[in-house]
Amino acid sequence: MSSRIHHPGLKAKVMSAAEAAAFIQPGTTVGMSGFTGSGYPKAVPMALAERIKAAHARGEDFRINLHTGASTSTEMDGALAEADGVALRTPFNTDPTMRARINAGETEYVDTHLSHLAQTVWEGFYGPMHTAVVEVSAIRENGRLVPSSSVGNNKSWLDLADQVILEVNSWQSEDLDGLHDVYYETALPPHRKPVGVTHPADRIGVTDFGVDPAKVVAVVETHAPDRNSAFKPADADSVAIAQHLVEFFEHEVAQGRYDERLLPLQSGVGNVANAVMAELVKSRFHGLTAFTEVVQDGMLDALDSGTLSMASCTAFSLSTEAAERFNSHVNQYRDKLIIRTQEISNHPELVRRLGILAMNGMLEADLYGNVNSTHLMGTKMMNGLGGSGDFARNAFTSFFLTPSVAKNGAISCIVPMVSHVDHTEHDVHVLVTEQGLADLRGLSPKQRARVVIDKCAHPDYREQLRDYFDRAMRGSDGLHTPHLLGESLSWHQRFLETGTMRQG
Ligand code: 0RQ
Repeated sequence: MSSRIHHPGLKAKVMSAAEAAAFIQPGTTVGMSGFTGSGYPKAVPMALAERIKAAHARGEDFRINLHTGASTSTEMDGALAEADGVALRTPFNTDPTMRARINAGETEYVDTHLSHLAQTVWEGFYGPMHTAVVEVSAIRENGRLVPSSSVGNNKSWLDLADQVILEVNSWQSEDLDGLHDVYYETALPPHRKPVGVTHPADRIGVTDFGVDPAKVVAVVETHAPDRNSAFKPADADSVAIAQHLVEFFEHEVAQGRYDERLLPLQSGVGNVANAVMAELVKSRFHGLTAFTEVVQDGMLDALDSGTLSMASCTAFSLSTEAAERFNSHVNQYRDKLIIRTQEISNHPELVRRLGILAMNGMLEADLYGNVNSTHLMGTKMMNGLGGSGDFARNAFTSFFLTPSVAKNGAISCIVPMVSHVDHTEHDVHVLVTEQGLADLRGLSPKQRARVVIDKCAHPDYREQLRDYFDRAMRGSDGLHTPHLLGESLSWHQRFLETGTMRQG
């Protein structure tokens, strides 16, 4: 019996993943743990997928509605999508099999701000939650649960669900205990109170989850790693984007808008985000803080070098090497890391108060600064907006980053009009591509268009964009935000029809 389960009553509920999955019924709503590949259940989702496949083979309907914190892994989203076991998914997904189901119209997908999901489930928009499946790193003698490598929405799922299945993963370091900060005061309106964080290092909650042991129907023991995917070495575009950003930070310090410690950083996931942290580590900046969702390799390096003095997050997304390094040295990060619930890590009130510098990836931006983070050619879901909107709208400075072209230059990431809007022109302060940085603050739409073309567009598309804008200045019905409506999405249509946005 695992030494991680110290509560006798819950110890008695240890069973196999297949036995635990038998508690989950067709048509029900399940809240699972998991955020950017960390802290998701490793065994029950796969056992559930097998159960679903067997039911389908017998000609029975079996699909669930699935909520998580954010993205998980092939063992979870992949297995359940492969079994065609998910009717509805929220709030974020990066798994290719699940993405294919969503884009084939087979799985409904609600793309929502990550800080919003728990409250909308509490408010009942998704109906009752039947089951919570949550990975923890230990169960205390008093039955309280030590979280694992992500906190996400687990507190809400444990409270909301009629029944709870726990996975106790002994791969997770026992030393994680004490790093978490689980906040229980998130009442629904009109009972809300100010959230008392005035510095990224402030602790306002407890280090563990409470659960009614009577609701726990199964405990499953696992010993399995998180989804630790390798990061590509930073490519030239990522490095160039990162260098533009660091140069801009210097400029803002010189202007007196940021002090030498800048302001707390939020950084999205992916290679560009890692490159930004790598450039910061090389820079003279020191003793910075992060108030962010996810700690990636780059942030761990920045904590090691002292570039960052501490980071507040809700989850990790580490390479195998970084995960091993972190797991065997968790104690070194005891005073440097706080892992919060995602309602708090992404809380708009805190983002505004702390004055976050929010840096997120995007698919495309338009001349006026509207940003599409999610929809490929306007209709196909990539991942979801994740936390980018939680941060961007309330950030002190919101940055959106992308290479200027995609698909070997066939797609311009600067377009006349975005094919889907996640972040409106009002929430986008700075656009950065490898070509340069467009500071849109204080500029009118027409002024923004000129800066975006000059600074961010790829040279192959600059003239095409200038031509559109010049003709819009002559042919647009209104001249506040000039557009040729019949042509504004023609670049996307051309790509769909010919495989390139380039004019012939
Ligand atoms: O596809 O690999 O098939 O070629 O989109 O593009 O350049 O590898 O960029 O990995 O940084 O992801 C916006 C998706 C960028 C990400 C997005 C194609 C491109 C490639 C990926 P291929 P890159 P990245 C905190 C914040 C929303 C969530 C968020 C994202 C693929 O940053 O999901 O910010 N953001 N969360 O070829 C069509 C375009 C394209 C395009 C790129 N304009 N049109 N395809 N691609 N630009 C984290 C969380 O919230 C959890």
